[in-house]
Amino acid sequence: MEHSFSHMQHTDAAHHLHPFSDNGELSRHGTRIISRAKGVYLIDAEGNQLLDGMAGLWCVNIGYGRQELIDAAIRQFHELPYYNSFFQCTTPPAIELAEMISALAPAHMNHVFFTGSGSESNDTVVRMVRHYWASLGYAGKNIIISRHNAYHGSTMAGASLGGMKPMHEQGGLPIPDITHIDQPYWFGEGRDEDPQAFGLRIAQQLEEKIAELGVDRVAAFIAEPIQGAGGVIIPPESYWPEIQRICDANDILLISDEVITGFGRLGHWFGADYFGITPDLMPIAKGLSSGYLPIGGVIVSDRVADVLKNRGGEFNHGYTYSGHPVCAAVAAANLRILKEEKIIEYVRNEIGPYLQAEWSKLGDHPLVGEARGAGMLGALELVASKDPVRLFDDTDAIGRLTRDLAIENGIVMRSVGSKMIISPPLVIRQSEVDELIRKAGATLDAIAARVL
Ligand code: PXG
Repeated sequence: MEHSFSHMQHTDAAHHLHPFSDNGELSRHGTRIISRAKGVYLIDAEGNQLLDGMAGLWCVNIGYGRQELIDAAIRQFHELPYYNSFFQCTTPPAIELAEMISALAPAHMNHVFFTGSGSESNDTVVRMVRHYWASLGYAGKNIIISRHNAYHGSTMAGASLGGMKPMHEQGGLPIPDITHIDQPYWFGEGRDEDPQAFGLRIAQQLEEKIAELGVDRVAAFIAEPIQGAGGVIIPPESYWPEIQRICDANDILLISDEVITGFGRLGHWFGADYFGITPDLMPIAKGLSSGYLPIGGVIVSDRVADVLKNRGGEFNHGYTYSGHPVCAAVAAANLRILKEEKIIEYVRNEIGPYLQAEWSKLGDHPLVGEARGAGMLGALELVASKDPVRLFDDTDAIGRLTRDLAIENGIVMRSVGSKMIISPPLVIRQSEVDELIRKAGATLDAIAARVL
């Protein structure tokens, strides 16, 4: 049997280097081969069914197996499989998608620059904000402030904007003129403080950093509305209004990284809508095509687009696959489904509140120090003791153990240190949420029996 499970595993180990993995260890343990999927369920090569609590990698918003996206791709492949958006050219799907996104974005944002991924979107952001200020005559205004434990991608600029220490340590990052302030992570870094006071204090680090660097040097602040890969870190309510005030008062650009929070995850089209933020730029990817094909972009405000168009001259930046017609056609089909099936409303009014009500009950478990969430995001903080809170000595080990046992129990959750994360497809039904919660609870019971 050429394609037996173990043969595929061997071949994978022999030839395939995996992202964010210890490839030596992975070769020894063997990879999990996911072969098929439907709705919210994955089927692996051994025939096991798994409820996908992570929507792939925070992206399969409409669930797996939607024929409309397959049809859109096939139609476009026949029509025009590829052409670029360089040299005064464009394609019908790129035009249609740019218009659709502009209509969904906040009223003051009406332009899109296309990319192939979230990382490329954030590389675009770095180039665009620096070009914006230079076009206005402020070439020295090029520092971008981000946050520790942020995730903005894995290219050189994306990883530099991100605040992941292990990424910076490999490859001499960050690149120049990117700096970081603290994250609004109340459970991890502010538990002894009133949450709102903590949120304000952390936001005010932005103002302090701008003053320290000089406002004539600072171009922009970038943040995820809710940090995803950092561990579903939800800022206290006081945080975002203060950040907005500081950006406005100092006239620096505000960038809301919507790669995870865009396209319905929080029951609004964008995280900016959820928090009432008015960004200048919004990098997007993932849910734009529900992950069916790679496509991303940067949604650009009128203020920035006007400068680019009227004073910027040539923007020396772009990708072969910017506005790829097949990816754009599939993304447009995905947006039509989100709209026509009222999936954003379903998240906001029905399944989001239901998931949050059920998820928060896991907070009573002896192993859980905090259960938090918003929309279709959730996190559990695993603790060795609840009162007083004491973390496990090896936070990564307990997270990995829990993740592995969750898979044995039939659900995919992601571990970030000792935080257990979910980000399920937005179309998940109540009965499937019940299954997710039941299996997460059973996993916690089994872990507690081993370690508490
Ligand atoms: N911004 C944010 C907020 C992201 O979450 C990116 C940018 C980069 O997107 P691309 O398409 O270049 O991967 C992301 C991606 C994880 C994990 O382990 C999260 C992401 C990617 C890979 C792994 O949680 N987020």
